[in-house]
Amino acid sequence: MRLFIRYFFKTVRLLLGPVLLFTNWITTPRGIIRDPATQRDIDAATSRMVLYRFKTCPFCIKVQRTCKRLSLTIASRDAQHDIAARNELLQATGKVQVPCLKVTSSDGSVSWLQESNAIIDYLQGRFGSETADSSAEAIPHTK
Ligand SMILES: N[C@@H](CCC(=O)N[C@@H](CS)C(=O)NCC(=O)O)C(=O)O
Repeated sequence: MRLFIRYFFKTVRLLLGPVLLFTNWITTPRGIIRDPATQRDIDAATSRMVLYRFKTCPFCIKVQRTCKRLSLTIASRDAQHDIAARNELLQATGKVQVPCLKVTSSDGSVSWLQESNAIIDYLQGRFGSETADSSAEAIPHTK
């Protein structure tokens, strides 16, 4: 069953990848505009995050659209073609599953958050509203 799901998504990525990328490009959400000081704080927080992704993974695109909508600058690594990134992900989480968000806290501790919906909830909760606290580092599920 796992193998079936894996190949199913591989085929989806292969066949629908270009369509997904094009659709994503023409419907890219507009980023929210914040006052410069708030955006600076958020940029500082997101500079400690890395998104591991595959270019044509629909779940990764979903997360990247959230980043765009929330005006979050998060570095990304291609865990499909970049062997070092792939191995890093595998070593840290025990599996190559993307998207995965690596969050390094200000105390240096590192957490790995998997599942697109969990990542989106985390980003939305931390950066998504006027009252959100961008310095609140706690993440819901750590590896
Ligand atoms: N439920 C997961 C699904 C993630 C998923 O299936 N990702 C695929 C890529 S589309 C994956 O990591 N496949 C691993 C592989 O193909 O090696 C989520 O929402 O993030």
